Amino acid sequence: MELRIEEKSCLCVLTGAGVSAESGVQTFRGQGGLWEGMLIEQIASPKGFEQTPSLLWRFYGKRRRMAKRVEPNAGHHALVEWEQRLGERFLLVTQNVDGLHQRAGSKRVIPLHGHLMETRCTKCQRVFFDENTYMEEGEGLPRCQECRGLLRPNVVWFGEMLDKHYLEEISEFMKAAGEHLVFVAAGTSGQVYPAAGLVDEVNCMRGKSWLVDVDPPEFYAGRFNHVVRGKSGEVLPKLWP
Ligand code: BV8
Ligand code: ZN
Repeated sequence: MELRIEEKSCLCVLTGAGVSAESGVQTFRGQGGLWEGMLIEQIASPKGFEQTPSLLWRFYGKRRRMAKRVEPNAGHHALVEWEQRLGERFLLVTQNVDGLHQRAGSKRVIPLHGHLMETRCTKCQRVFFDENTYMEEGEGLPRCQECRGLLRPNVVWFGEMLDKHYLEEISEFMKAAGEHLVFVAAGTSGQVYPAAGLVDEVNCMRGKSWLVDVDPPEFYAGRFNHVVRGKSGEVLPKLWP
């Protein structure tokens, strides 16, 4: 079963943590997930950060260490290849903050939930590349060198607005494609909005939708025209060879 990409087709890909799993990055939910047993919607939120900033810094510090040690996998590289074939008729929307798509060479990427390797000051709002702030045991909370404000990872937490330009760019891409839109969601459990609602927009404009997942979640898979069970690192290179 392969994607049918024709003259007028526009391809939008949504990725989640499952696409990074074969690089060795833990996913969130399910067996051994990062957030297993944690009420993550409470913790990864502005309120959670206010109450226990050190817990959140330890959580993100651990993920920064992990993300530095891993490499993009065949799934990431397949998406770079698709972008090179289609150019403007390709758009990658990722929920992942690990930066692996960008390191693989993807350019047309919308980083919906922010960047793990960026830090933002909660006071002066400056953002900088930072892969080394971890909050080691016993260390104090990381503070801004300019204004001493408390620093935070530059990611979008639950209850925080997404960058509205990103959402506008996605809907413009989809509207322009109309029924020529091909939408592929890979490695996401479809539980987090607004990303999880994209497939419903595709269905409204009679685009074609595909879900790639090792264990496609029932409630999400039912909203796709095609469901391909398998690892994204193996399926994506074959889906449009
Ligand atoms: C927003 C931060 C407007 C970075 C994340 C009530 C009150 C408040 C809000 C809400 C509400 N009801 C709904 C909402 C909206 C809320 C939401 O969706 N809640 C859910 C839980 C119901 N969303 C928000 O708050 C968003 N903001 O809506 O603003 C607003 C504001 C206030 C009030 C209302 C609305 C902000 C959402 C962003 C949250 N931040 N992360 C970070 O730490 O990474 S989300 C987090 O989950 C990650 O970003 C992650 O990417 C994302 C989704 O998870 P997945 O990527 O899908 O990963 P998961 O582990 O779940 O699944 C992996 C899948 O891969 C599995 O299916 C597995 O089978 C598969 N898999 C595994 N291995 C492989 C594989 N597949 C293929 N190959 C493999 N090898
Ligand atoms: Zn500052």
